[in-house]
Amino acid sequence: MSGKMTDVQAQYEKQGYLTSIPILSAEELQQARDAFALLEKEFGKDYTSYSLHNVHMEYDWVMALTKHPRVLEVITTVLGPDVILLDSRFICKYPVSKRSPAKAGDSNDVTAYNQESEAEKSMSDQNSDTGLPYVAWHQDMKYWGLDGGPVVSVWLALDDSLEDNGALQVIPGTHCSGLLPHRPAKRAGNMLSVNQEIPEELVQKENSLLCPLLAGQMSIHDGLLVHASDPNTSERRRCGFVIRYVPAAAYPIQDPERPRSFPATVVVSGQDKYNHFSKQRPEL
Ligand SMILES: O=C(O)CCC(=O)C(=O)O
Repeated sequence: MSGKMTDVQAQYEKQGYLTSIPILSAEELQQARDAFALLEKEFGKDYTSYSLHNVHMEYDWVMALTKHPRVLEVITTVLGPDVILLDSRFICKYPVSKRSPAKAGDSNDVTAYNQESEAEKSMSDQNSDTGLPYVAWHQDMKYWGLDGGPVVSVWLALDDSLEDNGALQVIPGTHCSGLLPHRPAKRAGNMLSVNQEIPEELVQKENSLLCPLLAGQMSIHDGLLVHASDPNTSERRRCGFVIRYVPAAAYPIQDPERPRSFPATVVVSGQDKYNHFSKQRPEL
């Protein structure tokens, strides 16, 4: 990322995303993975798959990831010097059985999938409605009642995130389409808490691109970029840390379509002369 930052900015503005940006050193990656393994042990994998929300407020190592100098170098290039961390969440897709995806306690069990016959596999490949965790096509802004500036989402890989374990997919340029309609997702397994999706007739899947990442790399995407991810059909975990940033000038709005509170904001770069979010922070 060093060198011509203006090119980086231009590319981001045109495509709405950037990918394969190296962030963590081997040592930093190992430390983050070890710390995440402790959370898995403490809370269990059903919990760590999607419920580690805003834990940057609880764990110093998570807060350090949100302020990682390489992350902030990219984010300030895109958003300017004054940046607020809006929200964070680990999104972890564990390898699961294709036959009993929803069964509690099965979340790391690949045995049933491995035992499927080739014929069964090809049948189930044709049927995308497996119920396995996936992320439906959506725009992040659908979930954020905000105005006054863009949201940038970081996807920081703690594991290699590839096609077979459900890497992020994006549709370049769609951040210029405005906010698209969303509806309740039709397929079971959507990990998004509000369970929405953009209707398929509005999603130009033929233009979609996979964003494969090696562990320690990140991608970033604009809050209006259409993106999704498929189930993890591999035997490997796919864990990512998603961090949302806004310029300090952004402000929360009351939009019944996009209700949201922002209790865990942090000024991560520069100054916050606006204090738009400080009222939403709990008193300490
Ligand atoms: O982790 C995923 O597969 C999806 C993440 C996502 O939707 C996001 O970062 O906004």
